Amino acid sequence: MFIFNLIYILLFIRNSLTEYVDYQKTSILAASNDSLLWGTYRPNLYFGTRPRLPESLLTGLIWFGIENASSFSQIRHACDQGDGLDEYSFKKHDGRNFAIQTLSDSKNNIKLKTELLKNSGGGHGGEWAVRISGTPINNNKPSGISFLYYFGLEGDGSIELTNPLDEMGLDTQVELKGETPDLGQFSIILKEDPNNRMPSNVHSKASELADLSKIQYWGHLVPDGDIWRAKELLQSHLISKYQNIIKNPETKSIPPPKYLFALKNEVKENSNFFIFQKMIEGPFQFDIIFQSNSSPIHLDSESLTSGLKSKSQEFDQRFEKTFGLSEKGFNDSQIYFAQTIMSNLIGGIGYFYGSSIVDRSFTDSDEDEEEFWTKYREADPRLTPPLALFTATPSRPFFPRGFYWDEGFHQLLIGKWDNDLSLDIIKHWVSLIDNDGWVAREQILGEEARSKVPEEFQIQYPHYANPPTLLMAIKSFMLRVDNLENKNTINIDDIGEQIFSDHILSTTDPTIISSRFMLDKKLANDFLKEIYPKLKLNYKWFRRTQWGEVKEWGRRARSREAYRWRGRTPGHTLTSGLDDYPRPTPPHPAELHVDLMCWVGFMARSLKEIAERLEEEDDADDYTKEYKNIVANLNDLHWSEEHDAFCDLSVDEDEESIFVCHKGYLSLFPMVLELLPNDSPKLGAILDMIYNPSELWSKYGLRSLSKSDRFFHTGEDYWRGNVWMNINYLVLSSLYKNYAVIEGPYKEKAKTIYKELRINIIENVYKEFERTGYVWEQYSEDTGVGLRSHPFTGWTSLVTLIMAEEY
Ligand code: 6A9
Repeated sequence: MFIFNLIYILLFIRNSLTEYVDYQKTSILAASNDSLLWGTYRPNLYFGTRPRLPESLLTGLIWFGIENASSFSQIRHACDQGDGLDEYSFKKHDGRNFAIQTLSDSKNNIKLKTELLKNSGGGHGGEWAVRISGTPINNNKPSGISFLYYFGLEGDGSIELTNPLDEMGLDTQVELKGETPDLGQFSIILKEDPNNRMPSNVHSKASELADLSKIQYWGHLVPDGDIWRAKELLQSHLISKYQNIIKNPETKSIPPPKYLFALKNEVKENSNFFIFQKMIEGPFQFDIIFQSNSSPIHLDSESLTSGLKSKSQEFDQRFEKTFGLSEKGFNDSQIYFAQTIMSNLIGGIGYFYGSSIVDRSFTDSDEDEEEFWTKYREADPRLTPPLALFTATPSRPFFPRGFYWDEGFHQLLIGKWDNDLSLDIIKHWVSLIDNDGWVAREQILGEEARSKVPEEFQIQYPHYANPPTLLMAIKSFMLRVDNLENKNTINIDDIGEQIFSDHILSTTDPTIISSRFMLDKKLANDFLKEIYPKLKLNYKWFRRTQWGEVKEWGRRARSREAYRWRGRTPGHTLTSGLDDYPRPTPPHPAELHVDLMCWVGFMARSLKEIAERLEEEDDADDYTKEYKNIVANLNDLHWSEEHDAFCDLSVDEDEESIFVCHKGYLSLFPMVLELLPNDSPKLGAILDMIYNPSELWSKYGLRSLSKSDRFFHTGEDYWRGNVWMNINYLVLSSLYKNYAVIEGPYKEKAKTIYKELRINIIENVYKEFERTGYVWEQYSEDTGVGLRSHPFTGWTSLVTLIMAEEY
């Protein structure tokens, strides 16, 4: 018996190795495609699924209360702060096979749970099942709920409802069958728990309208590109039904909402949109199972139950193995917090497809606002051909779309959790860098994404930049590869063990996939080779389009290296990412921006590291020269003795160069991007500024703008004082990796700051999470209170890495 097992194991390993080599041949990322085809890639919804395909099957959850007619307006679909949910967050999400989310909607008196399990295999992305359960929040209050789930197919293929149709409703299990070129043949089962309860009919007339012990249904033909409007489709269907009822002379009294707002129970010919509804009181549960005909093993309710249980334990183990928080002394509720914020970053990953709006008529002449708006009237915004982007998102309700510089931060955490998932996202972003080297800062792809953005913010301009943070993520990837090589922690025996410690549900065990690239330096280099040309173009684009005019050439500056963000208005430098941070005003074509200087320097240094790995010696030499010049000019041009700080530059009325100094995050870039040597007195000055309570130091993290700056907490007050997690992370990272560990005169100070800042951040974000149930876009430097968009589980999730001290 043992021998048989052994042979089987060996065969299995051999098969997976052959498979592994084949993958390399096709595409270096193909390996992850199967387990990444389906996912919760509609993060703007409370719950929905879709595959990573431009046009395919979209599914989603909708619910509303049925206690009175007005609760129909409390209909939930896309995440919206106005809905006032007390909480909605992924408690666990592994990014591939498993996710648990809880939601609490007290206005509708319901707590919901969505649990997802996937089973890859079969060549069409495998299968998934979701269990959605609900319980009343307050058992003494009525809790009637209309639960709805829909399936909408776009593009080629077909889908049909196979139950015998009954105009009073369908019995406890609904079945759909369909087929598309990418998904193959599939079946969908929607099944309600036998314990779901709907008290017997009270309204005699109404009971003729529908049998509420059954599942109500509606099938409709919806044009491609419109399925995302599911909620509006449903609303107009129900409103037209409502009007028919009240217009009908036989209607003596208006039936109660549970009849009034029940679907019509009809299916139009050629329907591609099917929605099902159950009216329920009290606790309930549904299983929705997507079965792929090509899958060797089918998911069902039993394997869902057992799979969820084992995946949940596996998640905990993997989380500890990855971040070691228990080992670091964090307690259960802190670990639960860290799991939640990471899971929400992963649950915020979406797949977007569609056109964006770009105006290529603009040149570099938008220097003052007046001119900007004149230009705006002459604008020539055009739709681009459709683009695809797989990306994490900063905030599900507010910004459910990709942002270039946010993404580099997201990938630091995602990459640590699942290397290959992260590379896949990075690759999507890199592919959006166009042949000029430009990539739009904000990716608003398609109508659904656009529906969340006011018109004046929809247009992207090809001369606008955004910090090149993706390189940070690529550097962490290279570091992971090196560390793994050195430590040689995973070997082929471990992999065999992992496969077999598992059960059938994880034929593509994520821990194996996440190490595919790291196991093989060649594969890692292939990846770098694939993305390098675009990264280089992006760098050249920065140098070409964002160059700055050096006034003091030959006197203060030793080369022409200097940079200026394009696309400024007097009040904003959106391109820098630090929107309203005080800058020279009014904008002047001769100004120079210290943060951009550092970013370009950081790019040069990072590209040099990549070029060296790829043995692109000439390129590496160029980057080295450019980097040196940038560092020299950074010190020669941007350092103000008077202010003891790095500052922006502009010119006065006589065109004389002047410093424009506003201490805050801007002053930190030379340190956080590690352009300063450890013994630089300028580093000492930055650390002093950081640790000074009347400058950047607050109990809740570093202030974005110094308390002593005259713009502190003024105007829009976005980046003018309150605490942001991305920059705090960079500070901690540069201290931990460099300034607090490598010998130098400021090492002890750096260490103190590191330790105290880390604790302050963790404690406050955790405290606010406990108090409010959310993580926030920013935190008050004064009270620590979470501010602005929430949940904001983009870069605020970096707290997980801060806890783990993974930088
Ligand atoms: C405007 C308003 C519903 C602003 O996290 C994304 C970005 C950051 O990259 C940037 O650094 N956030 C920060 O300053 C949010 C940007 C949102 C822009 C959308 C439309 C819609 O209101």
